[in-house]
Amino acid sequence: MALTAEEKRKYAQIAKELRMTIIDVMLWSGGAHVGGSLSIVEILTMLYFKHLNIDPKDPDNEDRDRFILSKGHAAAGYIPALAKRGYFPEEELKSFNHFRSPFAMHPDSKKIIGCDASAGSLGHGLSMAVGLGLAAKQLKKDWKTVCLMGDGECCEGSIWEAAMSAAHFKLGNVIGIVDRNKFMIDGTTEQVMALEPFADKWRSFGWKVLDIDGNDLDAVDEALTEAWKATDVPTLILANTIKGKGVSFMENKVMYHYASADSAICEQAKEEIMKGGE
Ligand SMILES: Cc1ncc(C[n+]2csc(CCOP(=O)(O)OP(=O)(O)O)c2C)c(N)n1
Repeated sequence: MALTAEEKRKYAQIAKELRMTIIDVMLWSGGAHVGGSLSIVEILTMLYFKHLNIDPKDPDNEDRDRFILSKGHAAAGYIPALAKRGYFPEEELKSFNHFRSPFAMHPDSKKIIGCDASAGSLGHGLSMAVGLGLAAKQLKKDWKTVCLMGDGECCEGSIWEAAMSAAHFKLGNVIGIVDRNKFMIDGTTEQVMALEPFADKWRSFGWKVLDIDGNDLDAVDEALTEAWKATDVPTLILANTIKGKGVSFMENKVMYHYASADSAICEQAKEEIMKGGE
């Protein structure tokens, strides 16, 4: 069922707040992977506030759904989403990237409540997701594993080994999402290592592909709803997004892959986010 107008308002407000917190984190931490954190806001919002079966009061529940941020450098988007969902106070985000803080440039599952997998070295998340999917299947459990990857990350051969395994083992309980923002660290994916025809590549590895606008709450919601129904074919949500989404001077700018900014620039960015969609 499509989102009601009220639901849409609610999730849009969460997405807006999350974007503003990403900018705050960039300031507090002295720098952040801001572009690829802003691009995944709608995906994190719909996962953490609707689709994932999780309980911040019982973060280790064996039957919970699992989420792996394989593009671990987007911790500045992911960790604030966990805070907003209630795993720990948002106030704690002020320590981001400081000495002895649990929150660093990449997520550490041993230090962050609600974080299912450490990440940062690209290319590993989908293999972990396959392991979790196999475990759920063997244990006859219903929980899902969602793995969010970067498109540039898909240059890693290990992604394709994992993709092949997920189809071979008929892991309908594994949902892959690729943040197709079309940029990587130092250029566009098509300049650095061409991915197209990207959807066909996933299909040829045995995945069902849902090609969507990944910054559209309705489209993300619909795709997740469909993916959740899969039984023996893994689903890949090809989420077409904008790197730096919501801040005009960051959108599609390779220099905002990782950046620091002073408080004046951060205020300007937050003002734009606040006005966005009005
Ligand atoms: C194995 C590995 N090699 C290199 C890096 C450095 N690195 C960090 S982010 C990044 C670009 C990744 O591009 P993409 O997955 O498209 O990320 P996004 O544009 O969504 O931020 C690279 C190469 C890394 N983290 N891990």
